[in-house]
Amino acid sequence: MAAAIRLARRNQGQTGTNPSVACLIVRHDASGSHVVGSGITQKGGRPHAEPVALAEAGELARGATAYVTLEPCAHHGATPPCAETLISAGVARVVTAVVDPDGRVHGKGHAMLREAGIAVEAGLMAQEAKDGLRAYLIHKTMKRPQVTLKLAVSADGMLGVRGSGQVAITGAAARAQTHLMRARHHAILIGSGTVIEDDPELTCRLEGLQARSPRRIVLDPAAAIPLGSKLMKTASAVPTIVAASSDIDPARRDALAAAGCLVMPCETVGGKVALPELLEDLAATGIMSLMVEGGARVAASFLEAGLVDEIVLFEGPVEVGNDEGAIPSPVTASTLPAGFEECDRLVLPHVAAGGKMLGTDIMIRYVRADQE
Ligand code: AOF
Ligand code: ZN
Repeated sequence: MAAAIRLARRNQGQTGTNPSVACLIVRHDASGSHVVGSGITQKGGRPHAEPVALAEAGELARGATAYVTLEPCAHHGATPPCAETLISAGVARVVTAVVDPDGRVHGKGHAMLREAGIAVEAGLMAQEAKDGLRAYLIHKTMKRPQVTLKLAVSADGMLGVRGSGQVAITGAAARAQTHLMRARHHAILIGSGTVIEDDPELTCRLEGLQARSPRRIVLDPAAAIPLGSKLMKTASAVPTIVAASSDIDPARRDALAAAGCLVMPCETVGGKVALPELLEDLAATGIMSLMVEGGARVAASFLEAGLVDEIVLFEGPVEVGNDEGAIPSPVTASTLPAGFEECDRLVLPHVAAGGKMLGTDIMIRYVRADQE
């Protein structure tokens, strides 16, 4: 199951609103355990993992054990039910990690297998498998995307300095991790203040993964985003959504649309975009995972609304100082909001632009304890 969970990560973020599931067909005999077939949910969401693994195993699937990270489906969708495919292939035992919350499946997949005389063991490594399936589980059960808040904090707890543009808080290795996170999410969100201040591109620029840049969303109630910003200039190449109040000036809306972005009319409360309603609208367009990248006010709004599932905190060795304009982070490793627990920690070298080693950056991932 551990191997299947690792395998499933490969297509994470690339299977549409389908979860990225993995299936291993294993023969256990006197000479040991042999994987005779492996499959992952294919890009776009179909075929599902099980028929891919069973096709590879062929006749060797008869009498074998199937390890699947999610309960096999029981419904006739775009493809026949995977539970039926496992039964026809003659597997003797099916081991699964997580029960599928989809109403068409929920328990029915396991029941179909048991009724056919197959030994079913459910719940193996469920915690570990849920980590990779969380976007799907949240999208399916809460009708909103999974939200990851990413923050890069200086040694003295600052996000940057107002009026100084982007401040280099972390080194190249941490930046590469951020780009990898972008590639795994369906969308990235920032506030229009950050567009004006930092003029970021928000694309994935890792060699070979450039095509994995997620959709970019700007929280912009007044539609103040500059038409000359990098986001706007590249809006026809990388999908860009401006979440603006529904009563903005129509001429402004047309100008943003002409630049190639999608203007999403939003409810506002006290001049701010209403986040729960926005997330519901984004989920309806198939966005299952959202990475919130800044700035401080946007991060605080998501935290106050209780809409953050995961926090990824990068802490660099550089001090920004407490001068006027310094922006304190709403979260640091020592001021973590209640209910979050550390689940991973990575130490990365911090090499400055000139090649000088400045120390280390730490990447810490926190997950809401009630979702573990
Ligand atoms: C599996 N194996 O690899 C995946 C499953 O639209 P459809 O027909 O593809 O069905 C989508 C549902 O199938 C999805 O909501 C989830 O319940 C299940 N995904 N099931 O047996 C897989 N990806
Ligand atoms: Zn299926």
